[in-house]
Amino acid sequence: MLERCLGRRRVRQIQRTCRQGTITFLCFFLTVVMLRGTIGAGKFGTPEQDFNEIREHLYSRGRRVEPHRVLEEAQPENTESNNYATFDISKILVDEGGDDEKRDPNTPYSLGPKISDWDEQRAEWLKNNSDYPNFIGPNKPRVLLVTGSSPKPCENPVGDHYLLKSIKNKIDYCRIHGIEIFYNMALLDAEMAGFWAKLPLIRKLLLSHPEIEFLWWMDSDAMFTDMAFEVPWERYKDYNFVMHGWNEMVYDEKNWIGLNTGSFLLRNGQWALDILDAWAPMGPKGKIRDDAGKILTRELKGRPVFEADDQSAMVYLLATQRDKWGDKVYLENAYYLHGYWGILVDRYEEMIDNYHPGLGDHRWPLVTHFVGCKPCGKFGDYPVERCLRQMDRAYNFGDNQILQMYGFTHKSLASRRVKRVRNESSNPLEVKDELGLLHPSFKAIKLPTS
Ligand SMILES: *[C@@H]1O[C@H](CO)[C@@H](O)[C@H](O)[C@H]1NC(C)=O
Ligand SMILES: *[C@@H]1O[C@H](CO)[C@@H](O)[C@H](O)[C@H]1NC(C)=O
Ligand SMILES: [Mn+2]
Repeated sequence: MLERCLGRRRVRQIQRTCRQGTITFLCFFLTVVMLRGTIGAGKFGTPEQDFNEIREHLYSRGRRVEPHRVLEEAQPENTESNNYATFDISKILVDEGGDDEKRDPNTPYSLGPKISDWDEQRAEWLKNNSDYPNFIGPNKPRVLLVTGSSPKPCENPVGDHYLLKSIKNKIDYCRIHGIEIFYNMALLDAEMAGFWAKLPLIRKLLLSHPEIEFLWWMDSDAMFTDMAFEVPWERYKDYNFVMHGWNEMVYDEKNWIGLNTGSFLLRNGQWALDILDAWAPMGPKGKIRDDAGKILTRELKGRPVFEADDQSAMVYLLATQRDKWGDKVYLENAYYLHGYWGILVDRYEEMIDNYHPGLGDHRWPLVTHFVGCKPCGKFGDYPVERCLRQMDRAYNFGDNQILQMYGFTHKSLASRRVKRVRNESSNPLEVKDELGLLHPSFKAIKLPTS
């Protein structure tokens, strides 16, 4: 092969040089480079075929069993072990620890440059970009579901497995409901780490996607358990912010669990930017967040002592400035936009026996939120085994509604394994999935007739 292409003498020369010493392999590599340089891709066919033939040639010399690895990676270091099970991930994690730019502690924190005409800017953009309407159907806003997790691996790899289940669960719900999805793993603002990280992210996404009408924030520890329930969008046409909660608990009691910020809807507009600005000041980590935590614990009912969190700050903001924000905030409790797992997970079997998906409430909750379980962290507020076992059950409960579309179900809520619930048909298009989730009407797109 080499002879044919290069001429006998030239190849002999190369081979002679190569035979001397122990760098034979390197020489072959050089030969390959020369061949590629001299003959180009043309002679053997496509560059890929060409490459494969050269590779085979190298292989046949038998000096090295894995020539392709060397060719493709050409990385001498770190070849000691092929064992993933024992590999120490910290070897490849660089820039851990803080070398973030420090903000002048005397200037007040801000999420970004002040914007006061976002509604006008956005309206003009929407007029100019009619291919990206903010409503994709009558009463059907364009929605972006936003979730995310830490840039670092979890403390225990099991945590990452549950994050994977959690995002798969959200992808399924979003696909069925025609919702776009964004998964964030970047800490956009080091000062707003932890539960506050969602604020800079939400602002960035609202401003970058004027076509989004509602942004749906959802924690990574919350899962959809009703795949058939469609949010009653028309109910919120005069509102900008929808959270699960109760007016009396927030405005009268100032109870720190009067609402939940693990799953909420925020309408894109100037109002959203304003409330984000009003929400953020307790967020910067360090002294500000610690001092604010003391105020929140003092002012709110039932709050333990800990640094300021976004949920307490929202209760405090609404309770103290109801006239400023209250008329655009809808505290929803007719269904579980957020549902506390403790009161739901032991009732799944009872729900299956008595009810059906699509209800969204205590009969079949839209969301099961594992408040206080920290599968990705070191310590949570509940026993690890109960958290993980119940997260599995919630996942399988939701996943059964996905699997039924294709004729399968989990063997039990505790089981990863699946079984058939109907036989294959030779008329696949005549098989109807019982919940109608394969082609739900709320996902249908009506093209304008021209
Ligand atoms: C909208 O289009 C007008 C005219 O083409 C242009 O001047 C303006 O900058 C555009 N505005 C936005 C926000 O895209
Ligand atoms: C599938 O077909 C087999 C044989 O015809 C039958 O015994 C079985 O009950 C069917 N299974 C389901 C889930 O319909
Ligand atoms: Mn949560």
